[in-house]
Amino acid sequence: MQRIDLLLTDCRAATMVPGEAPYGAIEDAAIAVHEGHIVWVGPRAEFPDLTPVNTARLGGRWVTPGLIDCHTHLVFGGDRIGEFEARLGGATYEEIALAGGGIRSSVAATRVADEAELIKRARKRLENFVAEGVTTIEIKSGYGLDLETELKMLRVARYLDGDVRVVTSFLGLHAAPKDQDRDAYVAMIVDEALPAAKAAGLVDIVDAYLEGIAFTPAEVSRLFDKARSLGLPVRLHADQLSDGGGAALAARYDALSADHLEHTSDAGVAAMAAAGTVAVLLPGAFVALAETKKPPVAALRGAGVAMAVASDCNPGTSPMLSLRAAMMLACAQFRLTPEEALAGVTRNAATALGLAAETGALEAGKLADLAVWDIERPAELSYWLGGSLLHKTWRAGVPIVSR
Ligand code: DI6
Ligand code: FE
Repeated sequence: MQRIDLLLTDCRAATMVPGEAPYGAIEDAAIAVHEGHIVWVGPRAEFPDLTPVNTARLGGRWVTPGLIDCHTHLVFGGDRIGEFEARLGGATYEEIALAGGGIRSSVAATRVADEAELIKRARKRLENFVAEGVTTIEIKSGYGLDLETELKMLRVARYLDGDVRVVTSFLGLHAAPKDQDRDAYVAMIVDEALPAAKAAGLVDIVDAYLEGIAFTPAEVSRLFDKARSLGLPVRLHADQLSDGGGAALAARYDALSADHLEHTSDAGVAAMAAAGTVAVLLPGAFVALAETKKPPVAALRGAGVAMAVASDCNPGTSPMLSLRAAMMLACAQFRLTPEEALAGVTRNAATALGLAAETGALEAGKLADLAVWDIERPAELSYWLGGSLLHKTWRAGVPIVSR
């Protein structure tokens, strides 16, 4: 008789495994965990002869995969509250950026902050995500824009790995510094900073910001060619404020994801579908910037592009400390179904991070990243804007939040 570390019973499971039942749901489920992995999931009546060391009876609560926030800029110095007020006074995001504010103001504050300070402030933000069931979070660099500060941001992100799993993205092409030749800057990022960050083990994915106010397709291609030669996957901030052909460029490089996509064309959608690139939708930035052009959700859905949802937590365009709020806004603003929103922060978010084999669904072989909720139906996770619904979380079989 095989022993197992932990058995969850008296629960309902939204496995998010594609199949007949919405949410891959199992009423009256049992979930067996051994050595950090799920070893069995199914109806309790069919549970095989395994003897648990520990049993958790969950009072009929719902269990989902631990949530995954696949796009954040969680590490930064300073704040941009004044910019928020300036926009409310009539200034646009682009005007503020072109005047030297925006991303560059976060860069100045991040350069002067030491690592301990950045850790303290990012950890405080992270606590909000942990408290609502997040077990994996992606964190980008991009407020350094010099070699030293980009590496500092990535070290801070790695340091935060603990209660949650941290995936890092190198975002050296986020904004062109005003006081430096553009070409020289791109060359420094491509030829020095990225190889140095990779050599230090600090990079999981390479990201860039393709936009009129940021970098051109030619500049992004230089970076992505280097990423490819280093064996690193890529993703892209694409078509947020204008159609820059970002979705198609991302697809050409077999990107894990293309993110934002408000202005993506039909051709961009088709290219993403062919490449298997995930569409990451970021309703927080859409709402905070009071945008009106929405991402082509119906076209993405029709083409079979997997959609993820993320907070884009950043000090400028998405001051958002809640992934569940992003789920609700993805439904209310972008017309995702609650099931699509939950897939967007579990299964599809895992795919967007290259982690689909490890997490994002409740099935045997995956890590035991589990969230338990005080809800009546899985749709409730997308229904409330704000509020606390979480009962408990495990990361790889280790309990995180207990109340
Ligand atoms: N993500 C980004 O990287 C940019 N917009 C977005 O949604 C800029 C973020 C910033 O202004 O700091
Ligand atoms: Fe972003």
